Amino acid sequence: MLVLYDGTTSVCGIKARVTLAEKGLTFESRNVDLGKGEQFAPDYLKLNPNAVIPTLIDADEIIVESSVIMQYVDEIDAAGPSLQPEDPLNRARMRLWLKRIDDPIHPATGTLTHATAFRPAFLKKSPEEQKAHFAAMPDPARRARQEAVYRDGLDAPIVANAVRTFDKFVKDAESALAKNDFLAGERYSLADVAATPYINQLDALKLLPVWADTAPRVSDWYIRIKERPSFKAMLTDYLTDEDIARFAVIDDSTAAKAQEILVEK
Ligand SMILES: N[C@@H](CCC(=O)N[C@@H](CS)C(=O)NCC(=O)O)C(=O)O
Repeated sequence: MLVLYDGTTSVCGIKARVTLAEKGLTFESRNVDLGKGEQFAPDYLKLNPNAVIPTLIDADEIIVESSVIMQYVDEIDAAGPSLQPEDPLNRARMRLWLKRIDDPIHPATGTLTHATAFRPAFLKKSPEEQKAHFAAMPDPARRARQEAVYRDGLDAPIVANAVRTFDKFVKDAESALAKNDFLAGERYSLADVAATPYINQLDALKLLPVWADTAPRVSDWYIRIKERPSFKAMLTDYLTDEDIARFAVIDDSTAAKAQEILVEK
C-alpha cells in the first residue's frame, strides 16, 4: 500500500494526490498539520529532512519532492494510461512546466497564501511560538519569505514579485492553450496536474478575476479540470471546515492589490 504524507490544502500534496487518483491507484493519506508544526516532528524529519510535505512511502522506499513523486507514480503503474506525453517535444514541454511550477511558482504561491489566508492564525501565536516556528525551518530562503509576509502582509516587497511571477505564468499558459487543449499537448498530462492546485489557489485567494479578460483559455481549462473526478475527490472533498474558514477571510482587497502592482509594472 502506498502511503502519502500530505496536507488538506497543500498545493504540493494535491499534485501527488491528483496523480494517484488519475492513475486509479489507492493510497493511505496521512495528514501532516503544518499549522501545528507537525512537519518539524523528529519522526517526520527522518522521512523528509526538508520539513515539507508531501512524502510518498512505497514499501520501504521514501520518495520526496512532489514533481518526482508524480513521475514515480506515473511510472510504477505502467499498465495504466501514461500521464506523460509520448513525443519528446511535448514531454520536454511538460518537464518545463513541472520545473517552473516547482520554482518560481511554488514560492510565489507560498508568499501570497501566507500573506493572506495563513497570516491571521500565525499572528495569534505568542512571540515565543513564532520564534520557535522560524527557528525550526531548515530552509533559510523559505524562512525569510515567511518572516516578510507574516510581518508586512500584502505590503511586503516580495508580494509584487510573486504577483508578476503569476502574471507571466498565466499569460504563458494562455499561449500554450491557444495551440493545444492542454498545457503540454492535446492530452491531459502531469503538466496539467501540476498546474491544477496553483490555479485553484489563485481561485481560493480570489485572484482569478485579475486575468478574467486576458486569459479566457485558462478559465476554460480550469472549468474542464474541475469537471474531472480527481478534482472533487482530491481537492474539494479534502477541505475541512477549518480550511474553509481560513480562506473565508480573503476578500477583494488581494485582487485589488494585485491589479495595482500590475498597473505599476
Ligand atoms: N519542493 C518541495 C516543496 C514542498 C513544500 O514546500 N511543501 C509545503 C506545503 S505545499 C510545505 O510543506 N511547507 C512547510 C512549511 O511551510 O513549513 C516539493 O515540491 O515537494
